[in-house]
Amino acid sequence: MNKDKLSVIIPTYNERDNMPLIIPGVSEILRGKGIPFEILVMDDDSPDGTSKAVDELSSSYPETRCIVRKDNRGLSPAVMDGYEHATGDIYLVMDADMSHPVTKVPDMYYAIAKDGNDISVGSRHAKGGGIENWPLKRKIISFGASSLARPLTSCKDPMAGFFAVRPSVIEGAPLKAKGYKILLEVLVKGNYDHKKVKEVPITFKDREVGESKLGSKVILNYLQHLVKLYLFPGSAPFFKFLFVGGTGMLIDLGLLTFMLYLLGDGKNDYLISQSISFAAAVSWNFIWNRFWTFDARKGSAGGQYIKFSIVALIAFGVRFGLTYVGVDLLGIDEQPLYQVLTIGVIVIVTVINYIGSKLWAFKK
Ligand SMILES: Nc1nc2c(ncn2[C@@H]2O[C@H](COP(=O)(O)OP(=O)(O)OP(=O)(O)O)[C@@H](O)[C@H]2O)c(=O)[nH]1
Ligand SMILES: [Mg+2]
Repeated sequence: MNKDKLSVIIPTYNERDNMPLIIPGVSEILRGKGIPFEILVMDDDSPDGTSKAVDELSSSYPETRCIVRKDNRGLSPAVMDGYEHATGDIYLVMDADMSHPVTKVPDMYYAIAKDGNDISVGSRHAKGGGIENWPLKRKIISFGASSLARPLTSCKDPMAGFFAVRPSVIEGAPLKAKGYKILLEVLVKGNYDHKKVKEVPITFKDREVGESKLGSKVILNYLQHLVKLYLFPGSAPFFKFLFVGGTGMLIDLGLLTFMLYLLGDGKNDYLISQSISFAAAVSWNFIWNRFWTFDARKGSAGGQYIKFSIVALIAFGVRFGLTYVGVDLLGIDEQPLYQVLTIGVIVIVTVINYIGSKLWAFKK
């Protein structure tokens, strides 16, 4: 049988003492399963002699090589560099410090090679996963950091440093090697089927040897990274949709006021003004939603525009109808019930607009 080859990419900085643990650990388990593999240690010219430790192991573990990097140092650049050097059919990234259980490497591989997923994640937050002996402070930081990323991806552990991908996921994707969290970057920008992300539960163990690199700079860097990912076209679409809708509403109201000022406020003037301001707001929303919210520039603009306008008209009709039912039939016209009614109607109409846009107008 023609088996996919696995490229295990291990970024390192001062991990000398972990090399005799992780390299034999990964190699033995993969050999035992008959999985063809290579190990690429991506070392940032560690002063502790990590690369020498790898060289010493290479006679027993010839599948392993160390690539010493002197420029553009950092964890994410090291991983991206690893992708460049990898020759396998599946790329797996893991930490050097034995935090990620080597026994799970085959499961991560099979999730892609056998089950046909695009991405597999060694997940601490999937059912059956966990973290051993973390101090409360670190748990809180990790929970906060993951929560901030929730709208960007449905993966439960987007901060994981243990994950595997098909090369096609990252090829051509506009990945930036800035953040510390390369998986999040891949989940937001990669080319993959969102249903084909498999979370393999793992128990994360704290490092026993070597020093931690997590500091306040890393946290700041992460927050900057998050802002960029939120602004990236197509990510967190519901947030963007709400934001665009809000700006559209301002345009609608502003233009309506201006037109009424120009035309006067007779019944016909009102109809004309409202139609024009509505059309302007729909067009404004369309442009932003096409290019930014849903990043749907590949589809036909004309077809999308017609569908988007139909959805907006239906939503407008629903708004009108629900308000009529509430005010005229049920008699809800006193404060604060009227406000509650209006808010409820806006929520319903927004959801209709969103679903219509996502699943129909801008469907990919
Ligand atoms: N090449 C390279 N690897 C790095 C760099 N910083 C961290 N790493 C490696 O990335 C992996 C994760 O780093 P860790 O220091 O374990 O980070 P952490 O897991 O968040 O924190 P601790 O386990 O507490 O240290 C390890 O294999 C590190 O050696 C870097 O600047 N360059
Ligand atoms: Mg670690």
